[in-house]
Formats: sequence, C-alpha cells, structure tokens
Amino acid sequence: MMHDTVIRGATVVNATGCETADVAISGERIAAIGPALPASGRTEIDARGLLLMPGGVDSHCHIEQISSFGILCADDFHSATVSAAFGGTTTVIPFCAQHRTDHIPEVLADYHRRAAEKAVIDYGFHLIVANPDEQTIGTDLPAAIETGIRSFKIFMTYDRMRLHDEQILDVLMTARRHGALVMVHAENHGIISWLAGRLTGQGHVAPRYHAICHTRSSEAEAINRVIALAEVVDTPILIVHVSTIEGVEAIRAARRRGVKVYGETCPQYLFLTAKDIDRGLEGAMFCCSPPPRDEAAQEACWQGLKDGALAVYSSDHAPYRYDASGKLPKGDKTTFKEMANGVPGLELRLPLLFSNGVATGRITLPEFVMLTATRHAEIYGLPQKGRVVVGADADLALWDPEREVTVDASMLHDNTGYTPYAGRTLRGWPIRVWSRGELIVDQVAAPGEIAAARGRGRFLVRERSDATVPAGLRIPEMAQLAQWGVET
Ligand code: DUC
Ligand code: ZN
Ligand code: ZN
Repeated sequence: MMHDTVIRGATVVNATGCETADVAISGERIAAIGPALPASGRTEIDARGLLLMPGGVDSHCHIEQISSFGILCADDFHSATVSAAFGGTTTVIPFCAQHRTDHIPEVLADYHRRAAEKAVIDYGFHLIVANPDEQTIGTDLPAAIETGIRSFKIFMTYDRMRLHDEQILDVLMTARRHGALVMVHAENHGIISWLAGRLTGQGHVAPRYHAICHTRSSEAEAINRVIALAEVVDTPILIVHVSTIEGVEAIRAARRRGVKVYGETCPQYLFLTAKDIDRGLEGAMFCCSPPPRDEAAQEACWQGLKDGALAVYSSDHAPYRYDASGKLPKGDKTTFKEMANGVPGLELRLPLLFSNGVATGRITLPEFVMLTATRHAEIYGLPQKGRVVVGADADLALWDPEREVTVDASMLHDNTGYTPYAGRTLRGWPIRVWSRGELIVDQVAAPGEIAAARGRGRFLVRERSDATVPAGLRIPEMAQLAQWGVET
C-alpha cells in the first residue's frame, strides 16, 4: 500500500507527550504513525531533527468583521487564513458579529458566503450577540447552534455591544439549554467610560490614556461579576483575553470552587506592556482592549497558562491599519476613544510562544501543543483537529526548532501593514504546513508561496463539547427553588 505522504523521523508532539515516529498521510487524514513505517509515500520527507505538531487552532480572531464603530478590519478571509497558515495555524474560529439592529440569519449567511469564497484553511464561527431579544434567544441562537455554531461572544462594555446582567443571564440560560459556550469580554463599562469622559474632556486624548481608562479593577470586577452570573444558572463560560493578575486569580479561585470557567490569554498580554502604548500617536499600534499591562501581569498570565487557570492561548487578531481606515479615522487628531481597538497576531501567535516559551524552557513542547491547538479543539468541539493521531485530519506543522527569524512586517501575510513585534528575533519556525493532507506552505521548496486555492477551506460544524456541560453546582437559592419544584 502506498500513502500520499510519509514524514519520517520527526519528533511528533502531542499534548500528551513526544515520540520519534514516521507519520503517513492518505487523502485528508493521518493514516499511520509508528517507527519505521513500511509503506512508502508518493512524497517522502526526511524530517529528522524537526518537530511535527498539530497545526494550530486559533479560537479567537477577527476576520472581515465590522466593529461596533462601523470599521471593517484589514484582513479578509483570504489574507487572514493565508497569514494563519504561514504561522503554523490550520484552523481558525473567527466571529460573525450581530450588531443591535441585525437579524442573525442574515449575519450568518453573509459571513458564510464571504468565508466560503476565500478561506484557505478550515474555519468555524462564534456568534457575537448584541441584541438578545426574544427572537434571538428563542429562535436564532438555538438555530445557530443546530448548524454547528456552538459558541457566542458577549460584551460587558462598549455602548453598542454591551449586555446588562439580565441579558447576560438570558444568553447563559440559552447556552445551557442548547449546549453552547459563552465567551465573555469582561470589563466594567462604567469605570472605562467615566474615566474616558473626564480625560478627553480635559484634552488628554493620546493613546496612553487608553491603558489608564481600562483599569485592572475594571477587568477584575467584570470577571467576578460574570462568574457570579454564571453560577446562578450553573452555565460554563470562557473569559477571553485575560490581561491582569486579578483576572487570572478570579478565574483560578472560581475553578477551585468547582465552577466551570475557562480563561484565555493572548500574545499581547505575554509580550507587550502599557509602556508600548506610551509612545505618542504611534502607541495606537499597540492599543487593544483590554490593554497590555506590566511585567507582573505578564508573569501572572504565564502562570495561569501553566496551572490551567488560563486554558487557551489565542491571537485575538484584530487587524487595523495605521491610517484612516483603522487606527486613525481623524488622522493625527484621532483620540484614543476613536481608534479601532486591536492588534494583529494570527501569524506570529505560535512563533512568539515557541520562542519565548519552549525555547526558553518556560513551557514544555506538549504544553505548547495543548495551549495552541489541542485544548482549543476540545473546548470548541473539534475532535478531528488539534492532535497527531490516526484518523484525525492531516492538519500538521513541521517546525525547525533552531531556525531564527527577525520579525519584520514585510515578511508577514496579513494586511495590517505593521506588527507590534517588529525587530524581535524568534527561535523556532514552522517550515511546512499541511491542511487536510495538502501541503499548503513549504518554506523549503517554495519559500513565501501559498499552495492553496482560494475557498478550499471548509466550514467546521462543531460538536457539543464537554466544556459546555454544566458542572452540576447549584447556588443555595437555586437549590431551594429546585426543592420547591419551581422551574427556572
Ligand atoms: N475585543 C476583542 O476581542 N478584540 C478586539 C477588541 C475587543 O474589544
Ligand atoms: Zn473582546
Ligand atoms: Zn477579539
């Protein structure tokens, strides 16, 4: 029997451990794994000295999305997925964004159409819920779940997106009933908008004030509040883009009580600080929400990733150009309240963590795979992704752990036009990437070329995952109601 491809002698890395083995691909799947596989491949690759890992799963990125300010981000489904592939990521889960007056079925149809035309790797969707009215709660969310969109994002801040506590409870209850995960942007709206109003009123409009308004306490308060809400209805939640010591600790403490709350952090909270924002107008290129903090917060995020308080490491790729289309709608008169919020990170997510985590000994190779691929697949219901096992999709990245690359925006494939990580030298780089058995990036034979047709990426119908199953913990009042036979 002949395989399509056999990759020989790499160190194969899974979240469960490493082994030296050959890996055979037939069609779209991994067909065999073992030492010295007897069958040959039409293509044979000598991968001794290299690492073969599951392609990354990036469960938090913004692609061709219109922000609540009406700004379209810089990447479409083609540029974003090409960029992801070059960075060793083979699955993305971006957002379909409902704005307050939008009808969800139309929003979904629109994102589906655009992604199907352009994506070069597989993708799922989360749905941003900005208007949880009866139609949304009773009909549209259950219908979206039926089609494999098993996660929603909600906001506790932003005038045009935020939900009140009662609305959050409605969304949580719907997720509980139908088996979906609620992702939460947790920041206290009042603190941020009150401080921003006072500062802009006094003419303090530079990007550095963005990091001041989004206080650490605003993140901590909102995380604690949404955990309390989730406990009322015993519904799992995932806090996205956690940036503070206090936020990590709130999640850790809740998890110790048995609450099912997952945390996520992102490159900007491990590798940037508020000092990066404090450089005049150019600080806009480092502005995201929540903002990067300080070295102690970076340390807390690393610790959270190590001990499980933070379950996943995602890019939160939110690409906006440093011009009137994104960061500077009013040129050099733009205030920090008017800039688009977000930084790019799809392509460098994995190399940054590899270089600063694995190459420095902070995390192990299996932890790297767990944080960048396997846990995303587990939490978001993608059993065919995130693992190098027989029968899984052949989504693979072959890494050269010694390759050194000095980052420059011109070598990246997204449309942002800058990177917050320019000038850093990273060690470890993905040199070949397969998506469902197709070699789509080959930095050895065809450096810089993408060998993937527009639209080859497939929509992933996601399954219900264990992460969505309620913990079975009742707060005393809800337990009392249950005893009295009162339905909630
Ligand atoms: N939240 C995100 O997840 N990304 C960009 C901006 C924001 O508020
Ligand atoms: Zn957010
Ligand atoms: Zn985001």
